[in-house]
Amino acid sequence: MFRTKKYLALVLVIFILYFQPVPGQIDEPDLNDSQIYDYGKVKTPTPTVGLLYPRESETREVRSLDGIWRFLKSNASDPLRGLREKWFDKSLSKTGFNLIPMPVPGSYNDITVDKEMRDHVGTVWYERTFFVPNSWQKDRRTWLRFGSVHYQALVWLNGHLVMDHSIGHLPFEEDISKYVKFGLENRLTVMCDNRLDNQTVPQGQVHNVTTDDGVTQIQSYTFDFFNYAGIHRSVHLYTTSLTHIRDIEIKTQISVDGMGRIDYRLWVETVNATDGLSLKVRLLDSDGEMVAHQKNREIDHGTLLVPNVKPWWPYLMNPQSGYLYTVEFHITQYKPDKEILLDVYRLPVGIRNLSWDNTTFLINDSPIYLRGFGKHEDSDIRGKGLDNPLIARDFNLLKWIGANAYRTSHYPYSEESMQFADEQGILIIDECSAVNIDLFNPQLLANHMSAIEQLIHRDRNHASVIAWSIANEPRSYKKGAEAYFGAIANYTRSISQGRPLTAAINSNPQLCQLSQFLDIIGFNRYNAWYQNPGRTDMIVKQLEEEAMGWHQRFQKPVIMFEYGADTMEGMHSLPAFIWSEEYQVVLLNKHFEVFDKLHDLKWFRGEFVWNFADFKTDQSITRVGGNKKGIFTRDRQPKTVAHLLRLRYWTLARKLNNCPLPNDLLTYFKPSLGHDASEL
Ligand code: BDP
Repeated sequence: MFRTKKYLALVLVIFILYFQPVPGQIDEPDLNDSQIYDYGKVKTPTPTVGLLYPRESETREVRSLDGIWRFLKSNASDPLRGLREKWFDKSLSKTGFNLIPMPVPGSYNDITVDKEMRDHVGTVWYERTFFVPNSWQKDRRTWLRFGSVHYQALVWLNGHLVMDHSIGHLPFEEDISKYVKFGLENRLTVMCDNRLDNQTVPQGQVHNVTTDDGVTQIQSYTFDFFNYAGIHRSVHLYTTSLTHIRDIEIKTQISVDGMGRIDYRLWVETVNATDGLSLKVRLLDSDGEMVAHQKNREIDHGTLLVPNVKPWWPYLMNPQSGYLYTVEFHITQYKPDKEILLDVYRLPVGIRNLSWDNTTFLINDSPIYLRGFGKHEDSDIRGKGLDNPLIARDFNLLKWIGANAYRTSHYPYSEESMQFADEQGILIIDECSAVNIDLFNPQLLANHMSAIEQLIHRDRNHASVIAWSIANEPRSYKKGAEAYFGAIANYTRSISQGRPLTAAINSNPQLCQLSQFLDIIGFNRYNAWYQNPGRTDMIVKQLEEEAMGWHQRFQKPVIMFEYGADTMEGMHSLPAFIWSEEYQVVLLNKHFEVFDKLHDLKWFRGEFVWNFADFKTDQSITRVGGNKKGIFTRDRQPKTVAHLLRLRYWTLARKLNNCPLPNDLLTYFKPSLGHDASEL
């Protein structure tokens, strides 16, 4: 019976993929800029459940499936051939095509020296085998979890379709106990499709073009980063007991008398009766000492109180930043003669307050001023593949430069980086993958809501996450934008988990139809770069006027989310000339002048430079080997401007939170300054 159901599911998937028009080619819904849809009819997504980060415990085993997989690129002109011919039924080697070794996690694009591979449009296939011990068979469930695959993934285990997920940058998992062969070899096959169309998030278009070698498909998109694809994050197998904790939601608060409070909700999957089940909760401090505990007959919710709580603070706002407790959940079952431990899950948790109003944004009742970056997950060879050394290096650079925040422009970043942010006290504006969205339509809205739902579900327990960014540079000035963004904002607010809503907007205060729905206005503006290139004497007035305009019209806190200049490392010019390192220095300096004035007006709440590091884009005549607006190069070395920015960010930290300055900030001047930032 189950087999028949799975077979029908596969037929349906093939049918949908096969008859889905190749975007840009045929049967596209007639999307035009002026159409206004009735978005009230669009169904909101079913809430995601599960996806706890795989962690070992006394009751859970975790095994990594990272490593070198076998890989096959489909012919771009026939992306669905593998589905038709059921390549998942047998080993990929039986297809007769040449398989190549491919690292997981990683983007496949820059691994080979083949242009076709780099620019591939359509499907690719991954495969590996693995064993699981017989001991996993009894009284356990075995789960298969992908940290992310971009953009769509179909997953087969031993020829059975077990998962189908769309939208890159987000995890997905399934209970594979029914399909796994215990004590024997298992074959895991993944088909990944990178094509973007008007309904995907982000959007793109696939076109046919005629080349010297015939007709081929190309992918176009308006966003400014390379559409890397593949199995981007780790693949795990893990086990749970049959009765186990499926999901956890945490909310924290601190009262005026220093009492911390953790409200938790658990989703416990049970087998048969729930009689005798009970929950023990322990809270451990960072030394592993128990500071609160509770026995609870209710296994699905409760509250822990933490006297003299150590709050979670952002970096440089308090000497003890990024303080994390561990909350331990134990599910036990009482039998007449004994107590059986069924499941244990440990979750790191930072306890903090977050609040905001029309001018301020507060953490633990102190105003926050954000100094940071728009970033990308991007590096040489790995593309968007998870890379722990890169994450560690980036956090070291963030701390070196004195930043306290970044925006996950323009998609959800890895769970590992979110954990780093909690530990290091770096604040996160958490952005979904809706970049440059346009041609608003009901299917796009459904997918956009799903992208937000999955993001919030994944990241709601992170102390570092202080806002949800629902879009970057959407075409929010167009007719139809108001209805679309009203619907997105309403939905996001209904699941926002105590965080404000924001977006990075490049429209203007008069035309933008999205900002009215936000709690914090974020704007992107490239004064003296895209606007008036070369004219660093045209930044101050225009920027000041624009920031005031945003606040006056919407009466909300305002943040500058993007500004900057492309800069070729090693190119110098005195006087400053665009693309030189000197130009980036002058341009940033002018912005600082305005930020200082605005900061005094209280409602201006932060400055984010574009970008943390140089990154790869699609080929274009405005890009030399990618976007060069990085403060750091792509291999994470500082450009000249990094030292200026460092001076600014540390000075701000000192002024606002009185933190000590690093010894090497201004080696020569330091003695005369005596570490007093007011003299800087
Ligand atoms: C902004 C986009 C960002 C680009 C940047 C730029 O939000 O993705 O990379 O411009 O052009 O409009 O450098």
